[in-house]
Amino acid sequence: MIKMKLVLLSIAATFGLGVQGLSWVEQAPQMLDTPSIPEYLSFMDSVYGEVVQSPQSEEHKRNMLEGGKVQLKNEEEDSIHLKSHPLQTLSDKQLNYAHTHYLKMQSKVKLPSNDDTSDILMDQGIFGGILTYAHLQHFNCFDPELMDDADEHKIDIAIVGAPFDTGVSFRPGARFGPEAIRRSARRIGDAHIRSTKKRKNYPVNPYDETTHNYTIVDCGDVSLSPFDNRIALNQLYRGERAIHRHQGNVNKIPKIITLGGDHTITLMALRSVSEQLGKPVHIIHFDSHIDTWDPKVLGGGITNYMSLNHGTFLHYAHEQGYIHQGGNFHVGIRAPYIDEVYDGNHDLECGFNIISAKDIDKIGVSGIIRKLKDAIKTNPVYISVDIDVLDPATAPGTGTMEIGGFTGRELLSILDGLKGIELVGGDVVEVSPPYDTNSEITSLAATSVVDSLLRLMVV
Ligand SMILES: [Mn+2]
Repeated sequence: MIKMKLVLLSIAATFGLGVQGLSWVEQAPQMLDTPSIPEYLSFMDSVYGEVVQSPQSEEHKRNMLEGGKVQLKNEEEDSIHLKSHPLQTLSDKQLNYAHTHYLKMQSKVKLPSNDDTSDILMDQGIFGGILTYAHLQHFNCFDPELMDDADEHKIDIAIVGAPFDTGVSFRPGARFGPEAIRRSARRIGDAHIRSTKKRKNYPVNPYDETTHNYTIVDCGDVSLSPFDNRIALNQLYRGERAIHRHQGNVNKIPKIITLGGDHTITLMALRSVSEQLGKPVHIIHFDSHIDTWDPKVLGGGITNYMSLNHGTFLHYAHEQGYIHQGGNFHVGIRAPYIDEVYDGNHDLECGFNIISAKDIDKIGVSGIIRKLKDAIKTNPVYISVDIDVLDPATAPGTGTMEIGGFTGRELLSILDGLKGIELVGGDVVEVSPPYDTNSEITSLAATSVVDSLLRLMVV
């Protein structure tokens, strides 16, 4: 027991606590300038000012005072004492010291007049406005009248959503992908520093239009029928085509980044872009699946309607001549084939080389970048990213998960390493928010992919 007392005393000595108690509290008020205490202002009122100070709150305080629940510090000053409970044990001096400190922290904010909206005027400010990708500007890209309006409605790069998921073979939900990707892009963007003056010597930033001459627009989603894939895919094709009809400041043909949607939607994007260029494009296809399946292998190919789906669209892109006959790439492949021999041969026929998911352990990120750049050179190329190229640990919110995929960092490093290629269009697909985590990590990954594609387009 004696030992314990000694320990306690030594602790008290260490912290400078004498037997008289908290002596430093007694002296402190004399060293401070005591600000005048506003009438009836509580600590919260003094911090938040007019936001919480109202006639009602004043009335409440007066009632508290009259009911004896709080006491005046002293009658002359007519201000409310912090001693709010009869069992309060701190001395008046201690309380006065605490109060003085609180008042020193008092906010100096001066609120604008009640009709002033100058600070909330920015329509697409980073903390407000309607939801677009990275707070980009929006207008109706499908209105024919605006297409011919070359001055006011230019498009160099467009973001567009394709809410379509009735081409899937497993889990649905990708129709909700576009809005989830946009939602995850709320922290991206520099909209609040927009100005019309081009800044010199700043690195190009897609979201700061003072650093480049591109007009980047979020066109919203194309309205797609959920009842018939033939109608929906045709609507998407016409939507992409309508965007391509706009004029750009830099790009003669606007570049489109499409937010899927299941992977079937890529076929319509490829159709429109290859038509605009008047020739097939190369494609770099990030995916765990080859997606060149012969419709007879995937589903039996009994009707045309069933034959076009998210696992056969590259078979059709090849057949229709939207993609180059050779020199295309799959990156991240690891899913099993349906027909071990036929699928591989048919994939070769469709003009694809394969960089498998496990190749990253052999040749690394830089090896993959080199392989792609050496083959693609400066030819027009389209990048399609199925988010299932990522490992399910990184992107669980997708239709058909396959274990052993890339990490988010590896995928972004590969994409960013492709700087210098002639990227004419791109997409990110198969984001299925119902299967995502509470933290929305899959749509966040997809958002970052879009960001990387944008940076490849703004040079
Ligand atoms: Mn796919």
